[in-house]
Amino acid sequence: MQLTAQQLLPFDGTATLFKDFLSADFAAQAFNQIKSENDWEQPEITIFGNTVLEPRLSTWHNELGDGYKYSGLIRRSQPFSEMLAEIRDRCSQVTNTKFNAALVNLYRNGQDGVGWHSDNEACNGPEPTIASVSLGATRRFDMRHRKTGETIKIQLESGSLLVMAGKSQQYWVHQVAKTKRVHEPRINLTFRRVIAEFAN
Ligand SMILES: O=C(O)CCC(=O)C(=O)O
Ligand SMILES: [Mn+2]
Repeated sequence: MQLTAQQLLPFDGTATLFKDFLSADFAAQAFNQIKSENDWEQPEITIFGNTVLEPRLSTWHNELGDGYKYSGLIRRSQPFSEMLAEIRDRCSQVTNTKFNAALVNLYRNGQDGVGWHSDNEACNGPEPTIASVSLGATRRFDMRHRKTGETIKIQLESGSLLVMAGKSQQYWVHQVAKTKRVHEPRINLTFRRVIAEFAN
């Protein structure tokens, strides 16, 4: 099947949206399976000296082993389930990138989110390709250019794939803002290609 691709960024990297990456049925099945089989964690993060729980549940999966640092955290790695591996392989096919790691997020409702950041950790390499699959509730995803402040807002629907590549992590930050309008859970799978020397 030919996928329709929509380019979202005007310059300084690419963000390509494949709205119908997964069928509605498969996305619903994947949502239920991952939600129930995943061994969810809720790490603490320290921001400006305050320690709080991250406002979402997550798991980290890395074929190269443990050790992934962000916001001062080192995450343990969990194995890829069959479902996670299948979606990873579909993403690898579409993007021609051999993904070996995934961060899986569960936003329990609109009160969960992720603040402005970029996926620019050293272990992702200089111009990483990040494949981000959405399952469950639709949430708004924003990208903002670090210098011009230009902002792009899109709705990420269940079954969609967003591929950020090139200089996008260098020049743009992204967020999933908290919202009172959403009451249903959403799962997001972000597949990455971790460079071996940073894996541990
Ligand atoms: O939930 C999303 O769509 C984005 C998640 C994200 O940016 C991340 O985990 O780095
Ligand atoms: Mn991110």
